[in-house]
Formats: sequence, C-alpha cells, structure tokens
Amino acid sequence: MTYVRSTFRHPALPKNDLGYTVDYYEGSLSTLCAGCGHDSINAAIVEACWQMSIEPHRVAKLSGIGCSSKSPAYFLSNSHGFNTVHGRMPSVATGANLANRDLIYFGVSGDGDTASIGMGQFVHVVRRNLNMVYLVMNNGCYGLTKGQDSATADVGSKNKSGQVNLFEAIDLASLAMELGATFVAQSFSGDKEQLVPILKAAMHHKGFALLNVISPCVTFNNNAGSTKSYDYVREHVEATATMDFVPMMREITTSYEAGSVNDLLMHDGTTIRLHKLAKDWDPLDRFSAMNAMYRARSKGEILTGLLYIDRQSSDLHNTLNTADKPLNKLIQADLCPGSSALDKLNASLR
Ligand SMILES: Cc1ncc(C[n+]2csc(CCOP(=O)(O)OP(=O)(O)O)c2C)c(N)n1
Ligand code: SF4
Repeated sequence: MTYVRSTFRHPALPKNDLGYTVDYYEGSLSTLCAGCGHDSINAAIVEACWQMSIEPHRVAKLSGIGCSSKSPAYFLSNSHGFNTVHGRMPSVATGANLANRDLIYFGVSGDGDTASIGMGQFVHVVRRNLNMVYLVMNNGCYGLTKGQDSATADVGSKNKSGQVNLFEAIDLASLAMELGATFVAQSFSGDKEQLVPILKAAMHHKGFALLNVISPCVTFNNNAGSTKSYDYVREHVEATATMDFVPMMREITTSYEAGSVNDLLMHDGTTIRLHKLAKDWDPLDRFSAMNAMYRARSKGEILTGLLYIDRQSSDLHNTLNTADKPLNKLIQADLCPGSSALDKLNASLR
C-alpha cells in the first residue's frame, strides 16, 4: 500500500462546467481499511459534487466521531470542515447553518454516532427540518472501537465473535419519517449508480435530507450471520426505482412509457426522474412510503432509492423567518434601522 497520492493526471480528463477535473473534489488519501464501504460512499460524493459543478468553498462538511465521521477528510479538500464531538454534529450544523444560510451543509455520521450517543440531537435536527444533507454510513457496528453491535444491528444478527444481537434495531429511515422528515432515501455503498443521483437530489432539496446508506465494515461486521455484510445486502436489496437527476439548465428530452416514469420537479427547478420499480409505492405520499418500508422490513429486505420527498418542504430559516443574508453580510443599516423604526416598534407594543 502506498501512502503518497500521485499528482499525475491524464491531460484528457473531462472537466465540469467550472473547468475542474474530478481530482479537484478529492480529499486526503484514505486511512480506512481496504474494502470499507465508507470509501465507496466518499467516491460517490466526489463524483456527485464534480458532476454538479459545485464550488467546493460553498460546502461545509460536518461529522461526529467514528470511521464514518473521519470520511470528510477523504473528499472535498477545498471545502470547509468541522469534525465535532461524538454525536454532536447536528447542533454544530444548526448553529453554522443559522449563521450562514448560503453554504451547502453536508453532514456525515455513523450508526453509532447517530443512533446511540447522538440520538437526542438527531431527532431534533430532523423535526426542525434544517437545510442539510445528513448521511449515515450504516454498518451496524462501532467500527472505530473494534466492532461492538450498534443500535441499528438487526435482532438475531450475528457479530464477528458469533454473538447474537438480542435487541430490536432502530430503523433510522422509519424514525425520520415518523418525525416529519422531508427527504428520506436509502442506498448501499456498493451501488454507485444509485447513490450518485440520490446525493445530487439530496443536495438540491430545501430542508433535511436523510440518506441512510448501508456500508459494510469489512473488518468487524462482514461475517456470515450479519445482516450488514456485503453478501447479505447484495442478496436482500430491493430498489423502489432507478433515478436520474436532471439539473435545471438541461432540457429533458428522453421519453419513457407512460406510467413507468415519474418526473418530480424540485423547488429550485431541477428534476428527479424516477423509473418506478416498486408497486404500491408513491414517494410523494408519506403513508404509502412508510407502508412500503414496513413491508420490506418484515420480509428482511432493504428498500433502497428515494423513499419519500416533500417538495413543499419549508426549512428552518423559513419557519423562523430569519434574515435572507448570512449574518456576516449584514451591515450597520440592517442591524440598526434607525430611531423611527424603533419608535414604530415601541408604539406597536403600547
Ligand atoms: C463521548 C465519547 N464516547 C465514546 C467514544 C468512543 N467511540 C468512538 S467512535 C464510537 C462509535 C463509532 O461508531 P459509528 O458511529 O457507527 O462509526 P463507524 O466507526 O462504525 O463508522 C465510539 C463509541 C468517544 N469517542 N466519545
Ligand atoms: S474498522 Fe470497519 S468501519 Fe472502520 S475503516 Fe475498517 S472496515 Fe471501515
């Protein structure tokens, strides 16, 4: 294994609309175990941001603690980053977002970081509909501390030492739906084709976007009997739909058979094109999406794809009616509108 990244780039590498090649979106060389699902997700994030021509300095990466939470070091070196305390990423993201609404907030967490120590913070960031992407790299164990079962390990699943998990799993996607999440998707680290358009759609969603991505831990939870191993997940994934993400400027030209395609227009003019596979499921209907998720779970299947989206989502800034500008752009005149405005306000309170 080499720890030095080559700086050679093929001169014919394609460039995005900003003139950058994909390496501009990479991060440091990964120190995760070879084959770790988290690295595949990092590669999908790099690809999605490159394809969308995002200016890296417009992204703020946030995470907690864990192998998953180390991931932001491995993508978007040219972005802002904040590695918080274990389970505390949501409160830091909330503060940063309220101070500067102009950035894209990209949170990365693990199932331990989110579903155990961070649960209290997670539920509140969902119900507040903070405008951010919250990606859980879900491997059903605490990888960084050597593979203890996490709260998302399925009941009956076996860990590497052969111990059977006795407790019910917390299903983060269902929980988020229950709490009123406005964008919920699931995927598998080994399915880049599905993950990249989901990431793009999540970054364009105005509000909280949960991505629960099954990401096997090859070192501590990839054994027979685990329900988060590569083999188990490959055999039990069921996709709701294949999807494309169509940016605003691009004309939608392809046409598909009526009934099999669903174009979802997003708040910013972009489009999610769904090629429906699952029957009896409507991603715009919370009850239908929840039913589909429960049905899949009862069969031991992992439903992937965009599960639910609320296109009328109103984020925390709208709810709180905050200023349109980031706080550091407010000038004296914005902050102090003068004595006549103050007199008027006082009069209204008398
Ligand atoms: C306050 C505190 N408690 C416990 C720990 C120990 N610890 C570090 S990472 C971790 C869990 C990581 O699991 P997960 O979030 O699933 O990430 P993974 O490593 O599996 O990607 C724990 C318990 C800590 N760092 N800080
Ligand atoms: S211990 Fe597991 S989660 Fe951590 S880097 Fe290794 S394979 Fe990935």
